[in-house]
Amino acid sequence: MSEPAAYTPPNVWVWNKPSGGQFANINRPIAGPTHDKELPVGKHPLQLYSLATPNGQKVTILLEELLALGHGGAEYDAWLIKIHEGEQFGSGFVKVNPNSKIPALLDRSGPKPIRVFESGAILMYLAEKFGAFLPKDPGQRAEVLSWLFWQMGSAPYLGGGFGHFYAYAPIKIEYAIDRFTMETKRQLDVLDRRLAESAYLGGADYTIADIAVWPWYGALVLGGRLYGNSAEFLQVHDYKNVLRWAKAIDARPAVKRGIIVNKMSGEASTQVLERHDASDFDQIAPKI
Ligand SMILES: N[C@@H](CCC(=O)N[C@@H](CS)C(=O)NCC(=O)O)C(=O)O
Repeated sequence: MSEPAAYTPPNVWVWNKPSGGQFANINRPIAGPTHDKELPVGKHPLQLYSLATPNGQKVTILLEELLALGHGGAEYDAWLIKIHEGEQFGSGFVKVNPNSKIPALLDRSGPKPIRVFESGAILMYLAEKFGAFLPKDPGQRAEVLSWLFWQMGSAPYLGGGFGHFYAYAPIKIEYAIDRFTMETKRQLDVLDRRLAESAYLGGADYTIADIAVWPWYGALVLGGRLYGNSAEFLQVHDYKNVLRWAKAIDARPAVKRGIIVNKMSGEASTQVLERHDASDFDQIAPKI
């Protein structure tokens, strides 16, 4: 096994140098705003401040699904937050999410604006507000919420663990890659066994559990969407039920729209940097 340079932690950790790696410029050991900047506000009841990472895509997928079902109250303005430039540390953003991470939502439909942060909380809030994609029956609801919270607890091992050490860390550490590859494959097996039993994670119907899990684990097994060559490295074709489920969700028109909102990477013709109206998708070819 190749060893990284030897390091003995001191008694007290001091922040005296960047941590290295792709996100070094935004990593810091303190919370709170770094600068004054109010957030823009558009014409719709829902104001979303986000970026098309898997965590951001969950919310835009749900909003597009709600609109496709005819819930006009789900009309939204999606504003771009460039996290690589530190926009999540602006004072206005920190007021909506004190944790300084996208996605963050402001619901201005009532007498007093309601803020919601953490993607799982946003999905639950919207599903409850519109009575969609979250069953009312206690047993079915418990199953959906269990998979929703499974995603919240599990994806940091995939993104912050596997993805970080496989793709982003400044050095390749075999120990770290082995540890998080093992956990990622175990998680894919958890999903595969569940999806052998039912069409979707919560049961027969597509719900916010699928909407939360798909942008991470669906993107992983569909290949080429997360972490370079990771689909081959992880041998994702072994997880046949996850693949079947991932392809079915990938084919949904609302998903095709949701994943390109606030998108800054890839071909320019596949990016809707900000979404303020359904017609904002018209620039995209082929039409979706
Ligand atoms: N648990 C959070 C995670 C959100 C998160 O990690 N967002 C990332 C982008 S995917 C972010 O904003 N990072 C900026 C930063 O860490 O400064 C959620 O599900 O909403």
